Amino acid sequence: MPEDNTSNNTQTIIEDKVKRPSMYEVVLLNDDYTPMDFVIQLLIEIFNRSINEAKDITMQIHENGKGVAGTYSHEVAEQKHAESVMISRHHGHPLKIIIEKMQ
Ligand code: TYC
Repeated sequence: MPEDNTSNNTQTIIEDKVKRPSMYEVVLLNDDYTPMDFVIQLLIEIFNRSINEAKDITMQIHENGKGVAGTYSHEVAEQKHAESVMISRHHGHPLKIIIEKMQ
């Protein structure tokens, strides 16, 4: 809602609240079947990670159950999620991918 801060008869300041868009994490979950090399390649090709980042994230998922592939606007997170699920299923892997709203 605009806020009307009328200070006198000559000047009226209208101030709108500006909200930053919420950000969303695309999170990969561990499983016992998806090959490490496939996850590393997905992180490089879809999430634009370097080879070392991709290896670190994959080990983080493998050891702790989940890891953040990337952080995006809602629209981009949905696109990355859909693309990742499609490629994973195309290759016959059960990789689970979720989107988590930040904060
Ligand atoms: N745990 C899998 C294995 O040992 C590797 C893996 C890593 C699977 C990350 C999923 O999101 C994942 N082959």
